[in-house]
Amino acid sequence: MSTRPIRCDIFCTVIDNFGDVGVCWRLAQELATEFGWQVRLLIDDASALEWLASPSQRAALSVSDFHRAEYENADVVIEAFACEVPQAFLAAMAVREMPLVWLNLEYLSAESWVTTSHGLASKHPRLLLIKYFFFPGFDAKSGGLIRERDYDTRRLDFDATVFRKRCGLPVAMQNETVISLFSYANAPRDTLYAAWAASATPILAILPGNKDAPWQRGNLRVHPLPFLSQREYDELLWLCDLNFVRGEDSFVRAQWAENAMVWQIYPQENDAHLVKLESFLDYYLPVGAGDTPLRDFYRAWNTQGIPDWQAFAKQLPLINSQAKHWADTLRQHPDLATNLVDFCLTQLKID
Ligand code: TRH
Repeated sequence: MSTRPIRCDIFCTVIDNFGDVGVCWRLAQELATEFGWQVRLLIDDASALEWLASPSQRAALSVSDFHRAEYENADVVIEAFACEVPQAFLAAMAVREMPLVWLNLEYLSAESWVTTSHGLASKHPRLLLIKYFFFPGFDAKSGGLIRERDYDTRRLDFDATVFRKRCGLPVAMQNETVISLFSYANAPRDTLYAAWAASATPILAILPGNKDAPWQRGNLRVHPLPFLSQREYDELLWLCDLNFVRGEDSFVRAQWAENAMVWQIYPQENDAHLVKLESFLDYYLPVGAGDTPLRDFYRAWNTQGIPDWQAFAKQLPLINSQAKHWADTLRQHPDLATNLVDFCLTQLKID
């Protein structure tokens, strides 16, 4: 192959929410800006990109309609989260003359089978094509997690005062705990609001992606914000002492932010998600003094139970130091884009 850039098509269907588009957008950006790949994002609903991506980012990347995609000799074709390329596209892939890597980028999970499934190949039953399964994950045997090269620089440049002002957040109070809250509609928020209102010290809860007016009760101030761009959302996570996150991408971003977090996992049929939640907790919260209130809180938040804020808040120092330790461990492994590029170049036999 000549020294021309690698051509990569990323296919994404938006099931609901913003995780699918969020992850694909990040990956597309990284492959284009950090690795010089020529990337097309082929998506069935690009509406979330209006707020998730900045205008300059949008201008720099090719975004087209999933269903009208034509095979234009891509070297790498990525199907995100088990979506399938259109039939005509697949047929054209099968008769290409150039080498091709075809991958399925899977959902993130901490379950043990991930490491044995990462990189597995599956032959197409009829066509001359092999699909590889690429699993994000938390250790060196998985595909890793998305983390942009400029993440640390951006964080160093972050100015909390400027951010608060830009977002119109109220002036900080003494001893205030600042919390961001991004959850599914079924999370037991009201229980938490009641506990926060009764807190001995002030709490500012920031709700991104929420159009309500600000309100106050007892010691709790609630400040909704519109959806922020992905980059601004990172800043919000850096600002806060504690971040409630959900799904996949905000969950990963909160881990990089190294502040305490509570995760609401995307609900699945037959409570399959609760097994995944426990697998993650086994990694994230080593069993020991103080872990029980944290695990109980995570479980209550994910099962519409009654999260015990008092018990959780007492353990915040522990979960904060654990969050830092966890991020240090994750940083030991290559990030997802680096792993994915290495994997593809190996398959394409490019050094
Ligand atoms: O929106 P989600 O619930 O997405 C989910 C999960 O990915 C789940 O695994 C998947 O199956 C389902 O979608 C279909 O949560 P997630 O993954 O955190 O995605 C939200 C995206 O939106 C993420 O990229 C962060 C971004 N975001 C912003 O950029 N600004 C914001 O203000 C907020 C709140 C989020």
